[in-house]
Amino acid sequence: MKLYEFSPAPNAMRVSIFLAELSIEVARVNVDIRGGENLSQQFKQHAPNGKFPTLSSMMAPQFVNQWPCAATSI
Ligand SMILES: N[C@@H](CCC(=O)N[C@@H](CS)C(=O)NCC(=O)O)C(=O)O
Repeated sequence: MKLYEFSPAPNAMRVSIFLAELSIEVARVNVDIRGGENLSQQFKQHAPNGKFPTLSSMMAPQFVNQWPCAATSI
């Protein structure tokens, strides 16, 4: 599983804290929001609305992609 984040953003921090509390380790990809990376077609394959944090899973990408910001509703 990968977490796409912009580490200074509060929403990304909330997900990081949640994962740390559960001792869940995930690969992390920093998204350059200032450079507009979140609006690229490549990023939108993971999060169609261009927002983050986003969890992406190679096991079930269709499932995760339906709720690109689900991790932020914690
Ligand atoms: N529904 C999400 C919203 C996530 C969100 O707005 N993330 C911001 C960064 S904290 C974002 O992706 N901004 C980029 C943009 O809106 O273009 C939540 O509740 O956390």
